[in-house]
Amino acid sequence: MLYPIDTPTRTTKDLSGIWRFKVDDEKGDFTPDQVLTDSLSLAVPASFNDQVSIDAIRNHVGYFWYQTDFQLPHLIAAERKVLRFGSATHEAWVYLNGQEIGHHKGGFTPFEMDITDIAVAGNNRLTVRLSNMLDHTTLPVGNYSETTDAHGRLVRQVDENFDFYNYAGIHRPVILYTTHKHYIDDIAINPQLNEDFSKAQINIAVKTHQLDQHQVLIELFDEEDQLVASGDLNEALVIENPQLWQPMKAYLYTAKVSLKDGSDILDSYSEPFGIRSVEVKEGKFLINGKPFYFKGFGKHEDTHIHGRGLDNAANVLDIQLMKRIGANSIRTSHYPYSEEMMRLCDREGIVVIDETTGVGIMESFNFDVSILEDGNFNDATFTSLDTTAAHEQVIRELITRDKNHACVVMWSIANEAATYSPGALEYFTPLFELARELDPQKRPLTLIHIMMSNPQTDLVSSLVDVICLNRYYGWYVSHGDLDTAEAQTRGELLAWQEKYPEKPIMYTEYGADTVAGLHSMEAAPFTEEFQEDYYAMNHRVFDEFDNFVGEQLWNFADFATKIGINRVQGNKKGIFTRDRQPKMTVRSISERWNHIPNFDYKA
Ligand code: GCB
Repeated sequence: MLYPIDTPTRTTKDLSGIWRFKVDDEKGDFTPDQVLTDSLSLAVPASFNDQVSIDAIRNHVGYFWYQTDFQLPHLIAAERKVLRFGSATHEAWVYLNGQEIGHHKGGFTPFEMDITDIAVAGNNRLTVRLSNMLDHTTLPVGNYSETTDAHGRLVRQVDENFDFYNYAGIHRPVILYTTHKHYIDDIAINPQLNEDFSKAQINIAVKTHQLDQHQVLIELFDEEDQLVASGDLNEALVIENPQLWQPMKAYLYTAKVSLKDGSDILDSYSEPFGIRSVEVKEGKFLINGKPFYFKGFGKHEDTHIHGRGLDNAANVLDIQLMKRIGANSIRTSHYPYSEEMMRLCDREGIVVIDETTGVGIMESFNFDVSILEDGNFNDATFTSLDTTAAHEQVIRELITRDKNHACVVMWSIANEAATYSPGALEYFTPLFELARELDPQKRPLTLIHIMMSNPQTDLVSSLVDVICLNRYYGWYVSHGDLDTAEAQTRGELLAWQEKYPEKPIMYTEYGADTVAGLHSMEAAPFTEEFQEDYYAMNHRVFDEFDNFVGEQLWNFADFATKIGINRVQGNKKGIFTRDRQPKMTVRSISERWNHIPNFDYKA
């Protein structure tokens, strides 16, 4: 699916701004053609939760109405018109001028509707009904229940099966764009480098709605806007001596695709792309043929006031901070991030492990790892949850959306599923096959292992290209005892290495809750001293293993989550606070990462 941009043949209209908003009382007295009265004024895009000061609205579980009016000029009357949501969390029913025009389930991927026949010149009323409910068929997974209050009213509840606040709303831009009635629908770019990188063949597939006499022309431009190759869909497009997209040193070409009728250009679209190779070989993760070392973070889309809504300024600052401390990569834990962030990572050379919403696929999510001790790994996750359809859908939508991004070097199919439970292999095998089939660039695939999934218990690692581990020795296990934690860390890495000598291993999470400003001489848990010691211990062990290819710590910044006895106003494992101030450990991590090269660290 193409990102909405202005081109000589396309116009976009951004519907961001202040919309009308109201909780749906489910009495059925509002119909989507009416003006939403007695409403609150709320910003779009953003989560609704932290914009309101009324607890009952902030914490409401159920349905919500959003509404705005917009004007369409007569000028574009003859154009095809499309309404596109970057995301609406988690399920949306969309009405234009009172008529239902679309429905989408899944809160982190874009969807669009052709409104050519429904939009009118002049005023149009756009109404959206939204649900923030999650259950055992959705991703992320939620535990849904219903009760009644003292007045006999239905009360819905979602107990998140994951550790982040269940923000909801219209989180990403709502854009109206126009095209000619014959148009470019999709572009897939797959650059192939030859062995010595002296040449790149740029394979481009274009999906169009066109008539037989129409033709597709492709022109490739470098960063100085110089034409470097051109041709139609049957011609091989070759770039000699290509500039490679490198981690932290991005180079982006542009593919300009034109749909032509003789000399008339009916539609044109410009897609940025980078040329780079990615390969997993002999225990290494190779980018452009060289062993890459991941340094970076699991993150969240999470900022004050905006919640999970797009915050371009925060994204820019986060990347600036990452560069300053020597990081080179992120994982989009635990859902697809905004298209704006993905484009920024392309531009800034940030390497991305791109994750689906496959989080919470575990019968009961908690922080109790005692099952590690008593060996009771058999839960009924894969018979009691029913997430296959949602999982297939998000894999399709994620890869369709992000397939052209140079920054994406690996897909993460899930975070911390019950991969030790009966049925895990049968559940994941077809999902991995689907992802491999959908990706034109055939990137490596992984899923992220929870602690209970270790070399003895894990059932699915035959599927992955890289073994990705979330590990909390010294925190959830052997809490506060870093000597024991060090031995456990080393022991487990040795066991993985023995079992899969050909597969690279990396940490995709490790961290300790740290309350900024809390200090102690004896480095007690929750203090800034403990966080620093915890990381030093882990890093000592990482450096002993040749096929250990990366460290992405948890988390870049403190973030909002559901309340619980393990949480002090949010998850405090950030090395930055939620407002992006550094904790003490930032200095030592920065010292380490600025000395670890992006390539050949373990050579
Ligand atoms: C994990 C999860 C992450 C949590 C983290 C924690 O393993 O993947 O979503 O936030 O642990 O801090 O407990």
